[in-house]
Amino acid sequence: MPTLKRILVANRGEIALRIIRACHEEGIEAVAVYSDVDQLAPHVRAADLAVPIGPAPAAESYLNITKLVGVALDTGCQGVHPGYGFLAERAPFADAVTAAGLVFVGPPAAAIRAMGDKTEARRRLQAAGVPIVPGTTRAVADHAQARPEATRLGYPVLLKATAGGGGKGMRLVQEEGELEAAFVAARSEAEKAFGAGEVYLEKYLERPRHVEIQVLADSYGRVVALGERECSIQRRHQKLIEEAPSLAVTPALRRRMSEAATAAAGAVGYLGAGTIEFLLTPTGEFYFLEMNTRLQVEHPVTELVYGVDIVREQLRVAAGQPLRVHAGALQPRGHAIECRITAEDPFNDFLPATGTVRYLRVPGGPGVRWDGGVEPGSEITLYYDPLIAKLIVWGETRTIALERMRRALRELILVGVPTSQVFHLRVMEDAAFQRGDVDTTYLERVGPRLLEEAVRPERRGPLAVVAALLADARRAAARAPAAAPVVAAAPSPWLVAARREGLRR
Ligand code: MV4
Repeated sequence: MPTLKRILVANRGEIALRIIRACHEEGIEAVAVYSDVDQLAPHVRAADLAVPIGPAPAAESYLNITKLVGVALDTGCQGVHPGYGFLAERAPFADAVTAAGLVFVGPPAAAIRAMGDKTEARRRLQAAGVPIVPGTTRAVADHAQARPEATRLGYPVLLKATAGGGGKGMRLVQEEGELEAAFVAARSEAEKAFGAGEVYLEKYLERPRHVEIQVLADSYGRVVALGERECSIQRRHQKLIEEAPSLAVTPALRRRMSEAATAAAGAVGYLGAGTIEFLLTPTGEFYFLEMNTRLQVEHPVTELVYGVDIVREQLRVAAGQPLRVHAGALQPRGHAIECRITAEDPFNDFLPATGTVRYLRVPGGPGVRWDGGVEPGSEITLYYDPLIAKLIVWGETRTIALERMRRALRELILVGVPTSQVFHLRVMEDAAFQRGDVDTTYLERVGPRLLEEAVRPERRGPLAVVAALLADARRAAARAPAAAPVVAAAPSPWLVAARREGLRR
């Protein structure tokens, strides 16, 4: 049985911090890696040791398999945790880690490969009795071969890349006349995105919900499901808000989906934490969509309603220990919601934004969890994912969780870079969202209206922003005593305005 005393965390930002914290609770030392622009990042200081791995572009640092394995060996690690993104679902990385005699804190490379090939996954899961979306279980060679299959399924159909996922290489075909052009487009997009142009067909499901089941598997043959997450609130295949449980899932449906999910994990010899994504139709049928063979961004909502630390369970499984999850944990308790606070400007088509975090007031109090990766002084660049932090709340009921999220979103102050914060607040206030009346088309349908109604940050809470800027100016003055004092000088117009505003209340 491998003992993990020290592991390499092959990631950055909030998830590196999250994993380092779990390591420390498990009595494991964590080695961080950092690119040139991350030298001062919070995850570097949180780790027991940190090693530079090269320039900012991920291809030269966080994606460099040889370098990462080398660092793990040089620093005496017994294992590597990939986090999510970067190398998390690259089978060659899992292979390289294992070949170096290290433990990969993730599933076997064979499971990553099986699920990475969408048609192979469909064949395996169909054989295991898991409902898959009606469609082909092999790639179709050309539009001529696709035509009879599409007719059999009935239009509309979707062309999807076998190497796909995340919506790339996907084309909707409304009628036979569009099939040839769509096939050519899907193939070329898939070729460009994945270096593999193979595509297959699925019946197009209208307005489904995206509901996924978290699973954990250990090397003693135990596979457990930790219920579902509702992930329908997405924009261009990026999730913005997730919650657990889903309002669309009854206890009976949860049992059936959980059975399908554990069967799916079993069918590929899965180990550790993974997620089975399903599409759930308005009439209550569910179909396997794909499996994420990694820890997911939204894992905290499951942690809060199931009282399980998924990252610690991953570490236990990797060390050859049995899952610690007990039967009582398989029942959800209360409700959890997550908002992904990203450096994207909702008022500029969610364009990724850059800047330096000048001021940060992190929400807190009962039922509030902040999984963040930045602090004042942190630079947000375009080199990496725009996720700044995840704000997660728990409440005894969904209504309480919603109230708490609104409160926490109002408490959050982040100055220096545009974020998605106010858009999240507007969604929390939306009647349809409050009713749980959401599907994968929700944001596309109501997003623009919500945006118009959202309060631009500069028009909300002037005192809050003034206070933030004042605090920032004080710190700047303290850091640079030689510079002209910023606050102690003649009363600034900001300060005067703030006092006046404060006195009026
Ligand atoms: C679908 C679908 C409807 N029918 N497949 C989008 C990304 C990729 N993971 C699969 N996706 C979809 N596949 C069938 N047969 C609708 C989507 C889809 C979607 C799925 C989950 C969450 C958000 C989505 C947004 C648009 C389309």
